[in-house]
Amino acid sequence: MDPANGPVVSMLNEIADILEITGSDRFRPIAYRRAARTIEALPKPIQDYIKDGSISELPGVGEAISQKVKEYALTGKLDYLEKLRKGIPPGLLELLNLQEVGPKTVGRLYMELKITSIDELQRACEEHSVSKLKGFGEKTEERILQSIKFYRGSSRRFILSTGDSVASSIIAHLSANAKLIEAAGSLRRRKETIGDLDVIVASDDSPAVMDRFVSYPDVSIVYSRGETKSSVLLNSGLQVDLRVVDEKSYGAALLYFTGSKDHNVELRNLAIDRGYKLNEYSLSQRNGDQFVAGRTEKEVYDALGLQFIEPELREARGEIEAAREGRLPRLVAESDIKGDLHCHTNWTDGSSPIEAMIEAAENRGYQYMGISDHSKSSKIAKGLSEEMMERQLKRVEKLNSSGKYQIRVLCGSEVDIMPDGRLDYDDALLSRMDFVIGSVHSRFNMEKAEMTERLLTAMSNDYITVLGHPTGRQLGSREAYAFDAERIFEAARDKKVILEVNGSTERLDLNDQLIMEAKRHKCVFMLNTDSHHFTSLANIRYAVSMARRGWLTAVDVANTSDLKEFSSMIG
Ligand code: DGT
Ligand code: CA
Ligand code: CA
Ligand code: ZN
Repeated sequence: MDPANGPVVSMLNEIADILEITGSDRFRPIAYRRAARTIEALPKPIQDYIKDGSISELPGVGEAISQKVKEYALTGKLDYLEKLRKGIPPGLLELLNLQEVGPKTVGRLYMELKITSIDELQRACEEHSVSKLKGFGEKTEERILQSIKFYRGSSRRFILSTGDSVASSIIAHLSANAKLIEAAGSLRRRKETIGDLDVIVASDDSPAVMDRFVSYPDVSIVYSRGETKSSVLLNSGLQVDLRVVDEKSYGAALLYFTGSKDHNVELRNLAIDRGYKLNEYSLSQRNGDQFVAGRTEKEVYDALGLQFIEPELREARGEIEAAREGRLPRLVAESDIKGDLHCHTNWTDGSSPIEAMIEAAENRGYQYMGISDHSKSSKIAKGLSEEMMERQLKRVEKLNSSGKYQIRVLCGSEVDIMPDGRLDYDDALLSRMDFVIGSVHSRFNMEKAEMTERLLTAMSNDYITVLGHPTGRQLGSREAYAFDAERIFEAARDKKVILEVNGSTERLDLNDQLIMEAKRHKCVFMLNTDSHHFTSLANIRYAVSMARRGWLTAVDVANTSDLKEFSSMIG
């Protein structure tokens, strides 16, 4: 999605939600959602289509909707939506954040039980008045209570990719009034989840920025609106904190609000040792307050005698000492990546044909890519029988020799590691593949010792190249399975099995801490996306983010090598 279109898309979806909640019309919500999807898929800002008049030709965007989009795009507001909002109690939209509850349900809960907030819904479930409604049962009540607990849990954090898309829409929304703007906090440090979103703006016209911020269409509650700081809650439950500063303080503010808190504490102590004072406005002389640095972060680090510290490293894990001694690693970057081997296709549970995956990889400028569909025992993922696998190998061979592609296509498999540690295809078939990713997709709840043996057995197979998503965790839904990481990392090093850093947005597996531990064991890594659609190849940035948080350099990562060297590593 073009980030500039985020607010318009949210606006259309919110209209659809409210219309569906009030049940006033069956068809209009569908029309609004269709228009939202169309605009979400546009490659350019909606303003471009308004300018050249082509907006009315977009599929699903008829006269009525295009008028609203225009009004909104021109004024940042929409009368129609304001009116709709006034027609329902403000708490209703928050109910939509509960996994079990959609707009129709919210409408019925409101109409039939007068429920207008999460608190009231919880009480109604506990008193079993929800199960008395037609079509609802005690099971539903339990599930709703469960999702309320999850929503409220202090552990409620948002995955990094959600933060990225909200951040880019908000930045697009504010950019006209901002000289400089950036997301700070845990998002900028690329933590796997974020608690809230922090945005820093440099501007001379703070009131204008604040006006625009609190009128962002997805805002459900304005917690505070001040001269330099405002906070809002979005409909999704994500809080956004905005700070507006002078250009002169922008670097100091960005540094302060990027954190981490522990990094800031160490930095401030170092500043004090050197006779300075460091806060969110500047680095200044301790006696006399004279300004020393603050326009950019680099200016501050320079003045403190430190190398520039990349945000991903700012976790008080020795980065300040390393920066002082000039020995910070040159972190791996997205531009170092030369290929992606974890790609599913519509032969199994992916939704793009092989050719679309290859073209997308070629468009990213990769030298090589790998097809790795599921193996035969992965029934839910439509794993390939031996016969189909044979056919896929031939198909890829043909595509390589067709002369259609510059990129080298490798053919492998994401092979299930069976409960006893055997791989899901026999050696004869595995030996014909360019590479093999071994992954656990079943029996996640094994005892630690048994799971460790299972992985060790798999890694002792001569054909396994990569251990896929090594811990199996899924953010917010599944814990990592138990295993002895130290023994697995030692085996990976000794048997030359490469460890995957899986960039699928809900996996991010290995995470930063395990990457650091594996690096201490001298393991080699591979950054992959686990794509099930050709657009997901862009998720490589998430694998890169985890790798950078784990202090990896290009040398640690197999798929930064040219095809020739890479082939010998996986061969
Ligand atoms: P989060 O939101 O839980 O994912 O994590 P952060 O790191 O984004 O934390 P947040 O939003 O509470 O604050 C943003 C940054 O502001 C934080 O990383 C460091 C800075 N900061 C906030 N409170 C303090 C504080 O009391 N002392 C210092 N030194 N820095 C603070
Ligand atoms: Ca934050
Ligand atoms: Ca914050
Ligand atoms: Zn997998």
